[in-house]
Amino acid sequence: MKPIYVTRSSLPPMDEYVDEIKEIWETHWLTNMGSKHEEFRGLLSEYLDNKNIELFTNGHMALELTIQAHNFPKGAEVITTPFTFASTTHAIVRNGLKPVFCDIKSDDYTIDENCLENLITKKTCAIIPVHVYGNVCNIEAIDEIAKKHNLVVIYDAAHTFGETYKGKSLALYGDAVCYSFHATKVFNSIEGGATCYKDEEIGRRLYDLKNFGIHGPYEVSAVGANAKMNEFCAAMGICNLRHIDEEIEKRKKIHTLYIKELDGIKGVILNSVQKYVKSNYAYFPIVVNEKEAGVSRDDIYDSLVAIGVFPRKYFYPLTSDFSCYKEENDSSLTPIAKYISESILTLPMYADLDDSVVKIICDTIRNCMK
Ligand code: T4K
Repeated sequence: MKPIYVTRSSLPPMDEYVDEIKEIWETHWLTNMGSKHEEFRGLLSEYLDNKNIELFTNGHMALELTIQAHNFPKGAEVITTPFTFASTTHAIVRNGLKPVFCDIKSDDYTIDENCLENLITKKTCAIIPVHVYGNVCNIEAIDEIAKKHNLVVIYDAAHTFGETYKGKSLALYGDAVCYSFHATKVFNSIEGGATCYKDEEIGRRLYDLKNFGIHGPYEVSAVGANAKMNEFCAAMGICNLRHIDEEIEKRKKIHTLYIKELDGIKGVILNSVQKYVKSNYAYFPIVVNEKEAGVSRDDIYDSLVAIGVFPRKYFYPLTSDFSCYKEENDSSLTPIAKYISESILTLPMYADLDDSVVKIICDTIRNCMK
């Protein structure tokens, strides 16, 4: 068997991409908000049902610049989750803000809304929750808390492309919603990202910030970055968007097969689709309760690697335990996040993953218990 990785990038038929990029040879326009960029922006805006959208070179820059666009005072506190990819915490810290880590829930791994209010201080300016694995945070509760304390809510929605909650696009909840279109995501533009926003002034700032803060021919009004999506990435996004619904449908079948094969194994907790959520089946995490299962997450990881299957321990360690953060943070204050991070394994999940491979993966996990 060829090595099986945690994911495999989706690609459109090659001819389709070649057709899409032909125009670039005619115009010689490669980047800086060209026609592909604008076309992709329009198509995404329709798909995500939000007219307010800005494109970026990647999901991280979408998040980092969205935080910057809010002009929070330096040193202000942002409540966030430690159970995420490095990007979420880095985006906060690189803006001169202090991450304050909130625990997560053991059933969907999103920020625990019941712990939020205890962490709010006079310095708190925002909440940055993550819809981790495509599991949707408790949007209503977070919204209520944010309104009560006058806080901005920026969702890290890197895992949530195409999802809806109560029939409404997730791009419409919160003050801003940041997406990643990285090669490893359900939907990719090779590298890429986008922010959907509520306030049009934020949109104007984002447009400038991704282009060095340039506001007019002779005016630079903010300390911006270079975070413009180029035409080749936009073209890939345009092509992949044509196939996204079909891709998600295929992922759904794989998700269903995993559930069928793994359901009922003692000590292996599966992640089910939440009520009111139309899922994109971005990841397939399992939590291994070592006491009940009799084996650890790492034992299962090793057994899979031994047969050439490479799952990932997303997200271990917690970002608060990274060497660049751990001196200032104590992960024992987020015990559920710590436990989940030490017990979770994300199994291979992508549209073209073979049923036979899923069965081999599940048999290996079952055999591990014996
Ligand atoms: N917020 C959250 C919650 C995120 O998860 C992320 C990114 C971000 C923000 C930031 O968004 P971006 O700035 O990245 O747009 C990967 C991705 O690089 C990263 O985008 C993602 N989260 C994170 C969860 O996973 P690695 O270091 O684990 O990726 P890597 O290179 O080990 O790839 C994983 C597997 O994917 C490979 O084993 C094979 C497959 N693969 C990978 C690449 C690069 C492909 O099939 N094709 C490819 O081109 O971080």
